[in-house]
Amino acid sequence: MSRNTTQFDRDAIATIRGLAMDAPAAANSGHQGTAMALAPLAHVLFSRVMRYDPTDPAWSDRDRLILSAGHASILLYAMLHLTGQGLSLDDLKAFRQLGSATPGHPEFGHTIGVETTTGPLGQGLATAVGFALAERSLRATYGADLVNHTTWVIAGDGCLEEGISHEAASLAGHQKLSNLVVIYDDNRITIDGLTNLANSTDEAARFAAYGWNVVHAGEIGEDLDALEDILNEAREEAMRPTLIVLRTHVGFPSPDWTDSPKAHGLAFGAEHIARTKEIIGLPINEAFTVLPGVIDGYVEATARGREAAAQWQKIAATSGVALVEQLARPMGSGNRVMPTEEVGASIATRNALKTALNDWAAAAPGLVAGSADLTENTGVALSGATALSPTTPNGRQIYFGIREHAMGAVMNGMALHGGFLPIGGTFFVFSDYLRPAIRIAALTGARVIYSFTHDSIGVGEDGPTHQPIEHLASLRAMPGLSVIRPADAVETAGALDLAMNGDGPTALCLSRQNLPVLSGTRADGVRLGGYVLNDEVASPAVVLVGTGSEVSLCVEAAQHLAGDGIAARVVSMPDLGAFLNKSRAEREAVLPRGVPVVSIEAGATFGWAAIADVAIGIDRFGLSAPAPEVFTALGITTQHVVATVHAVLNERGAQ
Ligand SMILES: Cc1ncc(C[n+]2csc(CCOP(=O)(O)OP(=O)(O)O)c2C)c(N)n1
Ligand SMILES: [Mg+2]
Repeated sequence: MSRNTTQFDRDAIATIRGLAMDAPAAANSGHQGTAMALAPLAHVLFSRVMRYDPTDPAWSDRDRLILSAGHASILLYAMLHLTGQGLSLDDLKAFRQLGSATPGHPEFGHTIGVETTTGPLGQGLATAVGFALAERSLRATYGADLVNHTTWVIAGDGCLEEGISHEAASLAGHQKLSNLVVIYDDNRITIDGLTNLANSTDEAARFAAYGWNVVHAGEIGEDLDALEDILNEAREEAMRPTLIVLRTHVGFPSPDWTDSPKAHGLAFGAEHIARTKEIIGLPINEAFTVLPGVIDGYVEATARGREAAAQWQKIAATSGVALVEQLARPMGSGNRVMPTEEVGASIATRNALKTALNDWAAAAPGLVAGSADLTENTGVALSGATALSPTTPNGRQIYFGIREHAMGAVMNGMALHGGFLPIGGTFFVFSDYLRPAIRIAALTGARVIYSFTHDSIGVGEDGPTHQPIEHLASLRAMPGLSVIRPADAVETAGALDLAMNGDGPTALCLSRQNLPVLSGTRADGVRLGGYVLNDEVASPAVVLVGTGSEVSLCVEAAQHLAGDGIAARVVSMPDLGAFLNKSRAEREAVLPRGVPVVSIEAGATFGWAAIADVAIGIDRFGLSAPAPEVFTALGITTQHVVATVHAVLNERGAQ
C-alpha cells in the first residue's frame, strides 16, 4: 500500500471488507463483490475527503455521496455504522430483513445518511445531477460561506450502460457542473459476465464528448494516497463535472472469485469467507468483526468535518436565515389568494397552470420550473425568470432539453437536496419516458410537480402516438403519487396549491384545449378527490362522474337529462385516488348508495369499476383528426353520456 497508510487505514478497510461479506452471508442474499473492491475508496472518501459531520448527518452543507450502484448497499451501511451515523452493528446483522434499517437497496427516508433511493441502475447518477444543480444554485444565491459542497457518485458499468446516463451526463456537461464527481467503478463485470459481452463503448470518450473532465485513474483502487489526491483534484476542478475511471476488481481479495461475475451477488460460502478473511487479516471464525481502533479512527478523522459544521452553524445563525428558511420551506409560507375565474370563460388548464404558477413564484423562493423542450406548451414558463445556466446558476427556468428521463431524476435530486420544489413539464403521453424517475419520486416522497399537458385525445391531429390512453390508469396505480386532472381553471389553481403543499410528488394532467370554467367547481374541492358540482339537485336518479375535460360533458348531459325528467347529479373527480381513500361516509355523501354511477373519462376505463356502474372511456388507441372529430368517433360526447344513462335506467327499471 501507499506511503501514508496507517494501521487505522488497514484495519478500517479490512473491517469494511469483512462486513461486506458477513452481512450478505447472514442474509443469504446481497452483493459483496463491489462493496469489497471499493472498500479503500469508501474509506478514503469518509476519512480523508468528504466534508461531513457524523454527529449531524442532516447538516445542509455536507458533501453528498450517492451510491448509484445501489446493489452495493452494504458498503454504504458499513460506512454509516463505522462513522457513527445512526446504524448499529445489529442493524448490519439484520441486513435485508423485515423492518431493518438496512434494506436490500438504500432507501431515502428509511436510513439516515442515505441521500436518495438507488437500485434502479442509472437513477442515482442522474439524481446526483439535480443535487449538484441545487448546490450550485444555492451557492450563487447565498454565497460560498453558507453553501459549498460536492456531490460524489459511485457508479458502475450498469449505471453507465443505462440510457439515462446519457441524458443526465450530457445535461451536466452542458451545465458545467464542476461540483459533481462521478467515480466510475470500471470492473468490467456485470451479472451476465464480462462487459464486452454487450458493450464496446469507450465510456471515457463518451463523457469527454459531453464536456466532462475525464480522469483515467487506472489501477489505484488499493492506493489510498493516490485515491485521496485524485478525489481532491476532482473536487478542485472548476469548469467541468469529473468522471474518475477507476479500474477495480470485483470481489478483491477473494482468492476464488476476484474479477469473476460470481462475486457480484452469489453468496460466498463459509469456507470461502474464511479463506478471504485470512488474506484480509481478520479473525476467520468470527462474523461482523470491527477491529479495535477503527471506530475511534473515524471519530478522529472526522474532526475536520465537525469543526466545519460548527463554524457553519455560527455563520448560518447570523447571515443564513433566508437559506435556512428556503431549505425548510421551498414553497414559502405566504397564503395565496385563489383566483376567481368567470363561469363560462374558456381557458385551457395548461394555461390556467401558468397563471397559478406565476402567482406562486414570488412567494416561493425554491420554486423552479422547467421542461423537456415544451416550456410554453406545458404552462411552466415563469415570467421574467432567468434561464439556469453556468453563468446564471440560480436561474429559475430550467431548459432540460429533450431529456425527459433526466428531467425526472434531476427534479428528484433538487427536491431531495433541499431548498427546491421543481415543476417539470412534458406532454402527458411522454410521461412514460420519465416513469422510472416518477417511481423514485414516489418511493422517496420527493416533493416535485409534473405538468403533464395535452392530456387526452383532445390533442387531435397529432394522432395516436401523442394521445395518452392508459396513462391516467397506470399512474393512478403507483403508490405515493397524486394524480390530479382538474376540470377547469379553478380546480387547476386548487390542484397546484395542493401539490405545492403536499408531501410527495404530484402529476397534474392538463388540457391542451380550452375548457369552460364551470359553475360549482371549487379550488378546495380538489383535496376531496371528488365532490358535487350541483348540490341543488335533490334525490338524483343517476350520478355522472367526470374528470378534466369530461366534467363539462357531464354538466351538459345533466341539462339534457333534466329535460327528459331525469335528475342527474354531477361530480367532478379530479383525484380518483384521493377519493377512494376517503371514508365510506364521505364517499357516500358524494355517491349515494343505490344510485347508479356513470363515469366518463377520455382514457382507459381501467380502475373506474371501483365506483362506476358503467364507465365510458377509451380502451383502444386514438385517432389522427381534428379533436372534435376524434372525441365523436371515440364516443366521448354528451350524447353518449345521455344515451348511456337512459340505457342504465331502463335496465334498472326492467329488473
Ligand atoms: C434498471 C436496472 N436494471 C437491471 C438491474 C439488475 N441489476 C442489478 S446489478 C446489475 C449489474 C450491474 O453491473 P455493474 O453496474 O457493473 O455492477 P457490478 O456488478 O460491477 O457491481 C443488474 C443488471 C437493476 N438493478 N436496475
Ligand atoms: Mg461492473
